[in-house]
Amino acid sequence: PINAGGGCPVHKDAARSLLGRTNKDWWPEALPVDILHQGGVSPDPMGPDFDYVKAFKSIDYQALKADLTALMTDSKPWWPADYGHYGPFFIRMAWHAAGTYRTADGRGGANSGQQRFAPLNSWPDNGNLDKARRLLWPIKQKYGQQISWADLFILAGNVAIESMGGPVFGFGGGRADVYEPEKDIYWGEEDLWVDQGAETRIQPEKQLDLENPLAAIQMGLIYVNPEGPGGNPDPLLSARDMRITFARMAMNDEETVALTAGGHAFGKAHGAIPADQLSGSPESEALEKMGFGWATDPEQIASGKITTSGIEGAWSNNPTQWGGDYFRLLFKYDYKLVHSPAGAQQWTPINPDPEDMAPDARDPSKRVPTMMTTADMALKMDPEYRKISERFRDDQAALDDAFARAWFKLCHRDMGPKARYHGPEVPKEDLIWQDPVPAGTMPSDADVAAFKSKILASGVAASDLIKAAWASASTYRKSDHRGGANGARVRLAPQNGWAVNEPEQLAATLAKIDELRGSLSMADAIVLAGSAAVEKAAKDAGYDVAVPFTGGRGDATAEWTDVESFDVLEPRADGFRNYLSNKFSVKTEELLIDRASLLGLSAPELTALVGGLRVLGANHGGRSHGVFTDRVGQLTNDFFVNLLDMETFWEAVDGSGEEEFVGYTRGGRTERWRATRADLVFGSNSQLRAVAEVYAEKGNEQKFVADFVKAWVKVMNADRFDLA
Ligand code: HEB
Repeated sequence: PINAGGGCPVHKDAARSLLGRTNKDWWPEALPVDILHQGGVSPDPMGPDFDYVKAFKSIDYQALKADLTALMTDSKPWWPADYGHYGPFFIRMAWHAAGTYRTADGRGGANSGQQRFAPLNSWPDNGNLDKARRLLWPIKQKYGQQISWADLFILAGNVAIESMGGPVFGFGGGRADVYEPEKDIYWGEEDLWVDQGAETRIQPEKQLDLENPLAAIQMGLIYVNPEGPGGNPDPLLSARDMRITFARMAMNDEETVALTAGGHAFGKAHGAIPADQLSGSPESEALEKMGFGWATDPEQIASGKITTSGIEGAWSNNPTQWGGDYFRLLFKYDYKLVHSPAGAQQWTPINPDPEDMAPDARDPSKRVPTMMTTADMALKMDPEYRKISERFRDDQAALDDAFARAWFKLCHRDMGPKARYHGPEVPKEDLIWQDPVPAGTMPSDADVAAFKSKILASGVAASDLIKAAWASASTYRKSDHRGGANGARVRLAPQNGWAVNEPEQLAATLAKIDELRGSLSMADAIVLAGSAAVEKAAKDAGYDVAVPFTGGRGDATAEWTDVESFDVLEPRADGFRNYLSNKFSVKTEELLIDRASLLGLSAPELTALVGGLRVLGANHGGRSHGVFTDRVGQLTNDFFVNLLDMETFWEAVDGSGEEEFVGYTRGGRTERWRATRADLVFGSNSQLRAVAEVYAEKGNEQKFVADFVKAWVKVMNADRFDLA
């Protein structure tokens, strides 16, 4: 099946690698700066003690906004502002920064300033945004570390909208920059960019669907192809592509229409000259271009002969003024298909009235025809989009509100809970997509101790307590900071019904925890029960360790839980619990690495956790795979000792698709153990094996227990932004 199960990541027929095509494949000759950051060396010049949020809070925010407002109309000769106003350009920059976000794995988005780095800095769809970022440099330089690039991109978009009379809902700062390209994100496997002929990803006639987690329709695009699917100027098929790609970034039809129409109230498309007159992308350009790409002749730039998308013209007769002209023109005229000077297909109004023409971008005394892209035509031709478009055409206030809210969501969707927003313009209103959790209270030491002893004496199996805590906390993903133990959403739909969580057993465990928790929140009690069970398992093995617990979590309500939006967090594979719903196109051990990466774990943390969870009996369904011990329930390093035992050899089980293995005693065929790929990878992969060896070594038994506890607590507390 192609993409069976909607939200399931990385599932299609053909096998593929976890990361697909990477920067090294696109630009083999790029300078390997990353070799300087081996051995735990950080590329971040600010060092670990730098606290961006603190720095941001000290900024003169109004002065920054005033500087940004002034920049909007401060046209520079090296890249003159269309209509004397950079606003539209900065909106596109901000939208493309935020618009790479996708719900399936929470990756992409604006929250780390990735547009500065490859591949995003060189995506065809990000054409000429290198100039937009450089226009911001003097302001970035002035405020230094008080404003990150990531925050500046979004704030510049907000100020641009405000400066053209548009509605905004608020701004939350706090996006800390990173100093290297993201390596953990899958952008696709195609080895051609959209402008080189990369295939469009949805082709029903070829049974091709948009592979998860991708949210763009062609390699190098943010969303859809403006000219229509694969360049086919069919507005209805374009609507199909828009609906799927925008849904993958958490936008419904109304938000999609509001965003697109609201965005295209501003600015113009650029297709004045054939694209073959442009130089290469920033990442591939000559040294002296200083990081700029898509170069053309300065005189052509000055005269407005610029090509970016290849489409030419403005959508509205008032391209630097917020208002209803986009919809007015979309509905007032019939449009016919024409070609831009760059050869792109676009739609032009038939017999426009002179006052409905747009100003020329360089010479306001000249009037030129407006245009629509095929994607814009979808807002009129698709029956569902059309209803919304007509409503917005007739009700400007409704468009104002819908656009402001959708823009705010677009730009903040990947920031996680509201506790991570900072600055004077954070909106008071709670929004359901922020996954709100009511504030909790810190339980007293006495209540914590009382609950611990009660739950351990309750008769609930320690492994069930550990599994419940893991189920609760391990939904966290650092990509968009969603999930985690806070809120105890593990007891609500959809999480309480996920197969990986063994719903019946989970319900029984949670009922017992609820009965005994006293003054503790459910969220605290679930974590504490698991941690108490770990502590006891260590004691039973002879190690006297304390598992640190920090209370104060709140309990979310079903009313404030968007069930559908949580579906994408469902693990279809969780190597920590040795769970695999079905075979995927990506290897099981790669899925384990992917989960560890989303949890923010290092290889030693991953290794310690898997080895510990196995001997604690935390496998899904009580599977015996990987439980390399005869004292299940005690926190020992037996997993590693037995995994690396030279007296065992391993064979794949016939018909298991290389997902199941048997360990036999050498010199005979006595079965000793069963294992999955998520077990044996710690013996077969040289890097993970090196770590596993440490945990199997004599003298490191105690170290293993300590490391397990540390990694466990890290996962339990991964979402505690309220503590910072
Ligand atoms: Fe947009 C521009 C497409 C959505 C905002 N766009 C543009 C262009 C194109 C497009 C083609 C041109 C570029 C150049 O320069 O050439 N879009 C598109 C599509 C879509 C969109 C297809 C999906 C449907 N947008 C959007 C959104 C937003 C926007 C959502 C926001 C909100 N855009 C924009 C702006 C602009 C653009 C503002 C202008 C820029 C300048 O002016 O520079």
